[in-house]
Amino acid sequence: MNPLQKIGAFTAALAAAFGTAYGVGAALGPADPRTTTAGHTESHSSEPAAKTPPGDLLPAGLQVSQDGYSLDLETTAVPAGRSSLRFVVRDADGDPVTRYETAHGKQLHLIVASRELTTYRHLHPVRAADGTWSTPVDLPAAGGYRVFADFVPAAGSEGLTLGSDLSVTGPYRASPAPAPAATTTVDGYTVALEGTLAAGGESDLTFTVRRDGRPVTGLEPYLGAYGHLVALRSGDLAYLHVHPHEEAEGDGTSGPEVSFAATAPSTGTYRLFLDFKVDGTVRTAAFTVRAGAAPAAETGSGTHEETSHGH
Ligand SMILES: [Cu+2]
Repeated sequence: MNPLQKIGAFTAALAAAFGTAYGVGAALGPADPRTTTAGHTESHSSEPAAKTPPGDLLPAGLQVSQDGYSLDLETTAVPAGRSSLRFVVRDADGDPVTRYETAHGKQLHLIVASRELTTYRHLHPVRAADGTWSTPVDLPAAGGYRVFADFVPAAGSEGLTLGSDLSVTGPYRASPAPAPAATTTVDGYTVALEGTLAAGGESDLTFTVRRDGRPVTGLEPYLGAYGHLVALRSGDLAYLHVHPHEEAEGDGTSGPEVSFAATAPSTGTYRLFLDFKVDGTVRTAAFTVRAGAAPAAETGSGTHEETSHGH
């Protein structure tokens, strides 16, 4: 057999193998193009294709594209220090989204967190007429980061949190998140956490803010509440659904407590980032917490209706 004949025989064998595989697949079910990339389990199952898109079963923030909307980072790498980020949210046609609902006082909330969950930024970019969002950002340490865009498109009914990776360049030093602790201090404010995350259910988390041992009763409204909480899962930076228990009314202050309901999708380690505002300055208190298994009696007690959008 000369080389060409060998190739020809090999190609024929391949065609036969694929032909057989195709024949088996076709015999098991219709060749629905939507299921062809979904893996073997579906095509070998007698069940019809799942009607719920897999995205609805995932925690938020793990996907760069969901429900027809995509987060298109124009800036995918920045040097450590001060820089800026630009991005576009695109619809299913690839066009920039220019119409948003306002949620928690803003059309879009941008969270930037280091993969190690030691650096956290909560930003409110501005949108140009063409739909491009931009914001200054200060990321002091090199490493891998995740950018989350949290928004409600005017054409959709559901809030979305899309995530995309960002590299911060420069000399890298590992900085693992601190061990779990129930109190943390930021700029002289000590914040104590009460409550624990339980996997699969809603958990109440209450934070108490003190300064020099005295309760801080001057918590100012921030994004429609007396604090803003984001929870991220260590390992994949899944973005948890969190709702404030109390909405801010008018300009009145509150404190020293602010509480939230948070739903952890699994056991594991999480970082909580509480933004609170006192004397016009927003500060962030960060906590490392471990989520355990939900107590049996409380399993399925999460009847709280999901009306918010990831905040
Ligand atoms: Cu925000």
